[in-house]
Order: sequence, then structure tokens, then C-alpha cells
Amino acid sequence: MEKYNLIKFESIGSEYVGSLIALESNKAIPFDIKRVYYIYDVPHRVRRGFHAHKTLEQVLVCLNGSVKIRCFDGVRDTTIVLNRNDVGLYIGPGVWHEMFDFDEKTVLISIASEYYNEDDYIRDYEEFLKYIDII
Ligand code: T46
Repeated sequence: MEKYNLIKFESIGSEYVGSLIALESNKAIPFDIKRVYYIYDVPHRVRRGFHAHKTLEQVLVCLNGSVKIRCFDGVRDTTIVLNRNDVGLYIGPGVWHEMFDFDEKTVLISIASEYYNEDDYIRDYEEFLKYIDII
């Protein structure tokens, strides 16, 4: 599995009745779900993230609006636009990620594999480069 990749979710419904997406552990979401958090009301100029995780896996879904996410795993450095509620961005351990260009109405939800634990964060970029062993 890639350290980060897009996941397309199955949407149930039609243009006549609307749509429903169900996200279950070890099905659409490739791990046991322990936590869900969401980010909203982010001013356009604000950039968030700027860290990697040691063990956390998560899938980010933009439920409304749009946001750009830069992911760098030591090899691939990609900026992904999330603006669909039927597409999630899986981010595994050891991926530096930055979120920016939030729309006023953006709601970004994260479905995560672990409870919140600040010790799991690498917030220093030099420390991250050492962690992924490229310097
Ligand atoms: C991530 C990106 C995509 C908590 O108390 N509990 C929580 O579950 C979370 C996620 C955060 N916090 C606290 C920690 C900080 O004091 O909320 C504050 C803001 O967190 P942070 O600066 O890490 O926010 P972001 O938007 O930079 O990062 C968040 C997640 O923390 C992170 O895991 O991958 O979204």
C-alpha cells in the first residue's frame, strides 16, 4: 500500500433521491476506526498541518468546499485538491502533510486509527527528514 493515496467511495442513491456513503472499519476505511474529528471555519490565508505521524493512519474527506493538501513521504511530493465527498485521502505514518487554500465553507473530516496522542506527532521538519531516513 502507498503511504498516501486517494480512495473512491461507493455512493448509494441517485440524482432523484440523493446520495449516501457508508464508511466502515476495514472496508472503505482500511483500518479500525477509533476517532473522528473535523476542521472547519478556517480562514483562507491559514495553513494547517505541518507535521507527520509516527503510527496514525487516517482518511481525510472534504465534505464541503475545497482544500489543498501537500503530502511528502520522502519520495513522492504531491499537492492534492480535495473537493468531493465521495473521495478520501488516505495518509499513513511517515507522511509530512500541509493543508491550505481552505474555502470559507470547507469542512474537512478525518477518520483516524488512533485516539489523539501528541507524542505521535513529528512537528519539526528536520526531525521528520531524519525519521524517514533521507538525511
Ligand atoms: C492531522 C491533520 C490532518 C486534540 O485535542 N484532539 C484531536 O483529536 C486533534 C486532532 C487535535 N487536538 C488538539 C491539538 C492542538 O492543540 O487541537 C489542536 C489543533 O491541532 P493541530 O494543530 O494538530 O491541527 P491541524 O489541523 O494542524 O492537524 C490536524 C490533526 O491534528 C492531525 O492529526 O493529521 O489535522
